[in-house]
Amino acid sequence: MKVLIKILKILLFAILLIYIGAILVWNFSQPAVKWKKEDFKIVSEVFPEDFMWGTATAAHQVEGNNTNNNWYAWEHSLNEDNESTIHNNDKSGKAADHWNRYPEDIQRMQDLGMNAYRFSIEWSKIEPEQGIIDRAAIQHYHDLVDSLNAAGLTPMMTFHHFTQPIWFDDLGGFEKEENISLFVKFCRLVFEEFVDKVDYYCTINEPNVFITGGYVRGDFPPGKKDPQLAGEVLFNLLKAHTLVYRTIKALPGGRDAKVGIVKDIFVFEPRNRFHPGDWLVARTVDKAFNESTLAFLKTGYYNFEFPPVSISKEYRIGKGSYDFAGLNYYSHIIFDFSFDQEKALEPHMPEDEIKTDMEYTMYPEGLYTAIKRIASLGAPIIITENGVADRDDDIRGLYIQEHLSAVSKAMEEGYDIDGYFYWSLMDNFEWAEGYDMKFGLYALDTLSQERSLRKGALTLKNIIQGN
Ligand code: IFM
Repeated sequence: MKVLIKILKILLFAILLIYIGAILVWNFSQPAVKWKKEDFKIVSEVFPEDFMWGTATAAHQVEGNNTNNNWYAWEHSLNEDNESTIHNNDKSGKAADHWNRYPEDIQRMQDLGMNAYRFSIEWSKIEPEQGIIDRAAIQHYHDLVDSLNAAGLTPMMTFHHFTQPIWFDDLGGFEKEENISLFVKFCRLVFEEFVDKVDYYCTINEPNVFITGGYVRGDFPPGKKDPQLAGEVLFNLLKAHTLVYRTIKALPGGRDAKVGIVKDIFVFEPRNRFHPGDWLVARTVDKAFNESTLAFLKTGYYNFEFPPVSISKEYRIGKGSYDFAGLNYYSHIIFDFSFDQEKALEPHMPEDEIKTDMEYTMYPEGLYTAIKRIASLGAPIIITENGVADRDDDIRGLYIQEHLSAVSKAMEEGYDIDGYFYWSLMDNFEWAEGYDMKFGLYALDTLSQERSLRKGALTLKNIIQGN
């Protein structure tokens, strides 16, 4: 009898081991989400009549003559290797001269059938010196907003899209917690100006990209490679976002305004799904650059783990500090384990996927994954950016079609998505990449400032018309 019980126990134990093993193998080997051609279809009925269709731009990338901010200073400096900080030694310069040409650009948005426009305001133009407000700059944005409203385009305003005044940087920028109040003060001033004519406000664009470029890779200003500081600056940005949100909500008209943060989600994945090392890198990067922000917004607790850096803080009023979740999606990034950290962080491009001109492929399935993920914030989602750098314009149409089918699939399943903004209306200054990357629905000739419609843009126009 005793022997029988022993055998039974061993058998049960073996079954348990096999079961755990099977679960582990199954988990590790989950294929990356891949859809078949026929899965990419757009169900136009899912887009409600008031769905926002638009393009997105950012002040420094399109306005021109921004000569008083951190990016201007950065463009005119050399990096640690004594080379230009920008590809081709480009400078933002006149950019797309959108400052002067916005009326004709609004006409272009209308020609494409759009009903919304996301843009950013340039802090360094409105407050060129600390405490000195340039009324003419504010008036410019009034004119822009009035023209948008008159044209039936819902304005969505971003307060901070990578640039900040030189005086703010001189004070230490977002590296210093005590500087946050200066940003909040600026946003309050702007909100009070525009409360009657703008309903949608994005506090900060892609805080994770800001810290990755500025404090990990060092190809954005201030060009540091200091992950500890990266984690601290990210916390300060999230705190700044929270305070702007709470301040606006307490102001007259604030309750009705829709205020949110813009989170970029790159889907981070292992190269070999059976390789625990690859998983480790993908998960580590994801925790630091996606989960830290999402968890903060959900709970008010901040955890930034990027070995050897480990930062934990709490800021309870961060929890739920948004009326919508802004999602920027571009692609996925694949990692391959290496004991050399820099090497392990190098992105890989899957051979079987279409390449974009940026260092990533086209992966529309990831937009669906990203939507599901950001939906965990429990707020309506707005796709605040999605677009492709495609100088030959041979994949733009397909890109738009397939990414919008991911949006439509999510909406069919009940995800609450209120708008889609293509990045970008016209080619513009793509930060460290200069003018080499062509994201525009309109090609831009930077010398003549001529814009010409790309054929890929017609796909978007047709989809909008179909609704
Ligand atoms: O151009 C950028 C934009 O400023 C922020 N999101 C990604 C875009 C394309 O790289």
